[in-house]
Amino acid sequence: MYNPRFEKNAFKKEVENNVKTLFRKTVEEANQQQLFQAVSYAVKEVIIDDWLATQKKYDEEDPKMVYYMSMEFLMGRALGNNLINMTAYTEVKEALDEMGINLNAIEDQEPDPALGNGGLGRLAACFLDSLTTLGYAAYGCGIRYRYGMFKQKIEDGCQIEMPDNWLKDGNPFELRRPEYAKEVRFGGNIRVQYDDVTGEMRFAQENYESVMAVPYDYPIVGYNNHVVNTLRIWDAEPIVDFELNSFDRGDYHKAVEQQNLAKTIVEVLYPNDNHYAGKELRLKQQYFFVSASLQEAVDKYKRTHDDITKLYEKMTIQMNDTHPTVAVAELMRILLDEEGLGWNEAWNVTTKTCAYTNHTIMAEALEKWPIDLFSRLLPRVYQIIQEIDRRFILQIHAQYPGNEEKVRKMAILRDGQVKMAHLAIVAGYSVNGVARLHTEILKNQELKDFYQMMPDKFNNKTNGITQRRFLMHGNHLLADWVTEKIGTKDWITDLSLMKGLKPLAEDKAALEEFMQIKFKNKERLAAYIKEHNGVEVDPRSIFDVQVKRLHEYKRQLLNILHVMYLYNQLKEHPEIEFYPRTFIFGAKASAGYIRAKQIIKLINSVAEVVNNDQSINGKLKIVFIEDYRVSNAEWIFAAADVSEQISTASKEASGTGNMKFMLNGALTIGTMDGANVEIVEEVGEENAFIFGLSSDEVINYEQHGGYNPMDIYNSDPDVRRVVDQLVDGTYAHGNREMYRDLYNSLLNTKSSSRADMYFILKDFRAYAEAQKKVGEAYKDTESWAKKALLNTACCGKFSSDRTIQEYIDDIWKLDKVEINL
Ligand code: 26W
Repeated sequence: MYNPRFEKNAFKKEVENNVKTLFRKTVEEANQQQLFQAVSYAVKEVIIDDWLATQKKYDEEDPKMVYYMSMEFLMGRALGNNLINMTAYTEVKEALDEMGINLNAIEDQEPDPALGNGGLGRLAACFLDSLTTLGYAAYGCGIRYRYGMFKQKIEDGCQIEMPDNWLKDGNPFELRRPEYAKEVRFGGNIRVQYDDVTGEMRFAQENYESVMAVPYDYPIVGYNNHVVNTLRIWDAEPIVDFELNSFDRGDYHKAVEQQNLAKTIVEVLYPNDNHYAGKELRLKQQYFFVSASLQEAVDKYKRTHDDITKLYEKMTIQMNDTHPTVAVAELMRILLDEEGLGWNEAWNVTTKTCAYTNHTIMAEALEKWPIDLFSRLLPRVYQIIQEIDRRFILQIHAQYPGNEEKVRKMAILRDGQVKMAHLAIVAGYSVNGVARLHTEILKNQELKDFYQMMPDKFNNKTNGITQRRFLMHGNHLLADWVTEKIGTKDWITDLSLMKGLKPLAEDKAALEEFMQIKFKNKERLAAYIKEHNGVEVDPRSIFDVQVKRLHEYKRQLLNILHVMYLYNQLKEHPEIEFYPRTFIFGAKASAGYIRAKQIIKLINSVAEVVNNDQSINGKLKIVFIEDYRVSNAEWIFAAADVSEQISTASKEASGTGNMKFMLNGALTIGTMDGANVEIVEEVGEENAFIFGLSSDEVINYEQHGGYNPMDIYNSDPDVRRVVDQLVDGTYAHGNREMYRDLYNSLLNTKSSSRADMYFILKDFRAYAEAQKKVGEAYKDTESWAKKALLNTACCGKFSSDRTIQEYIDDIWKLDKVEINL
């Protein structure tokens, strides 16, 4: 299709001109990074027109909008994705080809904006893509970290963290907006004043430190609809730079302090996933971006409306986990102290504006700030939380007279802590989990008391992913094939149409084509692995993949123990029939998570031994892909045969990688956890490999102090053998201590609060059986192809477009906007 906005000659001219004005070079002289910049600026030019048009439309129609507040946005690269969403990828590729520029090569020059850890951050990015594609007004609000997720190097099998200086060459897509800068204050004390006229109380913060929050806007391009929303991420600058005139030049000390605060506050993303560390700087980050975003949201509203008590009619705030929950109290502060509303009025607005999504039931992920820290850093906000808590406790008493147990369990302030989840639930008008099972566990276990008290707030929104990035961009061969087979491109905005592929499960030629595409994607990944890891893998082997953050509950340890078991089998019975298998891992461990790092080391150690053992004829290969991130993830999903989703049942809130694999035609081996439950429901149990304890069984064991892994160790010789191999030096050049802690974590109650907390040994046999079925199923090429194709065909439910539409219908109630150019 001819796209007039990317008229070839004009576009080429623009690129040439950009190379000249930006770098004083010709296209021939420019290096790849410079070409990336020049092309990106040319693309941005076109985006800006749509961005302006969208803004104008919003100004005219005044739709209700959502502010999606998140500490993390794992955007991935923008250039390719923007071209796809502007339906200009092919044309631009052609134009660049004619200039001797390779689009793929310059795409590879773009740093992967990694302002997030894992699932929660990537979900935020998928949601912005869907919101914009569906034509709804949305702002993503976050932090412009100077350093995003660390870059991972593997040296000697160990993870090394390197800083991710993603802004070092500048970012062509960002726009600094100093006109929207906002002051954010920390610390000091609160002085109560009485208004001379009315006698009302006024609260003034004194002796505080402050920084200037300066927003940078990133365009979020909708698919083929000219809608462009904004991701607004905040940088911190010292106020003195902003207000040179009012700055008291004598106060050098204050200037230095401001410099330091500004620099440290946005310096780096905390690389913890599902683990709360209680760091003061993290709380500063939270308040910093929440306060700035809210100040601007209220200002924006007031520019065109005069009744602040109707704020909720025009905006809603979604809190992505508890990380931005201070928004509740900050909005109250603005309404009370700056807008002069009374408590009840302010509370009415706040509780109709804020909504909360829970993403985890892992106890160690729950944010509970020490009261002394919290009240020192945010004195006024803390006062407000005290009042929210006081009133909530009255409500508990009214509903459950004399029941102190309820107060103890639900209070916001308790045991010297501010419990952020409680605050979010009390103030939120909606509380949602991210998969059906997860929401049920919240209602019946974790948040049971809250659910009983306010059942109407609770709802489920099963996660989703965007097919624009994870099929169109990541797997264009399959994308084109799908379009050809179902005879329409409409699946790009309506993934339910994928069901049109179902009849092809009976069409041999189609199945062969499907597997041929998978093979090509496996070759592409094999080349990547060769280039980046120096390991030769056979694309004809089964690609069995586990890529996700490293966490004990995700059980990468179960996977690698099973690989050790297979290796033992192959060594002992060289004659057994065994379909060649490549086990692919990719995972970052939080820098301070020692045990997770040991697991990475173990995987690499097993790889070293197994990959170099000629006697098994290359039947087993193990690869640890360095620096797993959004950009290489796209290729990995496209190339996978088997998707490892093996978390301890009840622990993985949803998972979203599972959906990306399914979309790309991989079969799931997994537990009945998170969204796996719904994946299996859609595709049929016969097209997946489900094993292991159920969440009810796990929860039941947990309530009775766990189980005894020694029973399994003593009765199953295969298990005993691999567990012993952790401490007999097999994978540690004879060192018996290297993996002692992992060994202890499985068997020894002292080393963790319970032995084998994550039921690895308990589920081992079932996992090995399921894996055996995988090997057998793969041998029947046609039947495997059918299963793989049905996974792609049945993935419709897992589009983030569906998820977002549900958020809009049930929670946000936004108005749709259409742009006709
Ligand atoms: C305070 C430390 C901290 C940091 C990050 C606690 C919790 C988190 C996140 C909630 C962790 C996270 O990314 N959770 C994942 O969210 C995904 C999107 O909903 C789910 O698919 C994953 O199952 C869940 O682990």
